[in-house]
Amino acid sequence: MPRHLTVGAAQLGPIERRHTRRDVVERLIALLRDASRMGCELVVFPELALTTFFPRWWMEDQAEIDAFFEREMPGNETAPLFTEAKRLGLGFCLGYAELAHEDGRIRHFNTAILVERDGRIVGKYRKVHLPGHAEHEPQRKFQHLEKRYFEPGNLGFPVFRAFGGIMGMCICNDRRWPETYRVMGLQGVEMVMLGYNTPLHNPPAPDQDEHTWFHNQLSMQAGAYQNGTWVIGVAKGGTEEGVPSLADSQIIAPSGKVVARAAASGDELIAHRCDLDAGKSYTSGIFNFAQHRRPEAYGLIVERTGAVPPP
Ligand code: ING
Repeated sequence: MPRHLTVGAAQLGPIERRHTRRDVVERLIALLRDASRMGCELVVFPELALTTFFPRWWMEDQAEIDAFFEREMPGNETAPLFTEAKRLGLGFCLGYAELAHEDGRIRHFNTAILVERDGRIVGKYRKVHLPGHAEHEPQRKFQHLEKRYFEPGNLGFPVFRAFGGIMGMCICNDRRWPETYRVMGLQGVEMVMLGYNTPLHNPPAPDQDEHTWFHNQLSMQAGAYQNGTWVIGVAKGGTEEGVPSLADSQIIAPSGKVVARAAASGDELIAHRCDLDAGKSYTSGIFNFAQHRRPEAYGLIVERTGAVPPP
């Protein structure tokens, strides 16, 4: 019996600092309704989908910083999103800034949750690869202070049985690291959902700016193909608080082919009816890890690189 899942990538245009959670939740609900009209069962929202991408600013007042974080999920302002999704029979993946009380202290994570069609939170992921810098770099046109405002994720790269398949999440910079997909691939992931906020200009490496679109697609296509999984990549795009950011949300099949792609850089829902068994051709064949992968060899490569044998 084929397992199909119709998925929506709900791209967001800019969220400005002046936009309230209520403003944003209204936009998210509008995208849920678009997704419902398009027959979706699951909707993927971008990274930090409830606020502007605040790591672009240097802030010192912790109360100012914490205003961008959610202390509970759902909370008063996000409950309408959960209610409407349940009414529409939709599940969703949502990225947000999480303020948690754990191990007797307050902790800050760049988080994504997976919510099933009955409203239950069935999965949580906390961003592992935090790009950018931790100290103020005033010479930059804009900062990228994720290392200042978030801790690295402490949940690993888990996968979750939901929506009739094996689902995984990662966030933005994670998508550029092959380990992200492989750790989930080793757990049999069939669909990786991810959101991103990617400036078109990366101050430390301006030579890469012209490749921004290519590197975005390359990273996700490689992750999909090399692990036989669907990848749903969803942007917060457009010029947000003066920073031009990549849109180009896309749905990528386990073959690596892009099967749906955003047409513009604003709020936009793209959808595709995904065959959750489409990865089997790869995971039972060319990427059958049990048959073909050689972990025992990988350590040797690291050792040899470290100590070049004498001539
Ligand atoms: N954003 C970026 C990403 O990996 C980055 C990191 C920053 C890229 C600046 C280019 C320029 O897509 C996040 N949020 O990880």
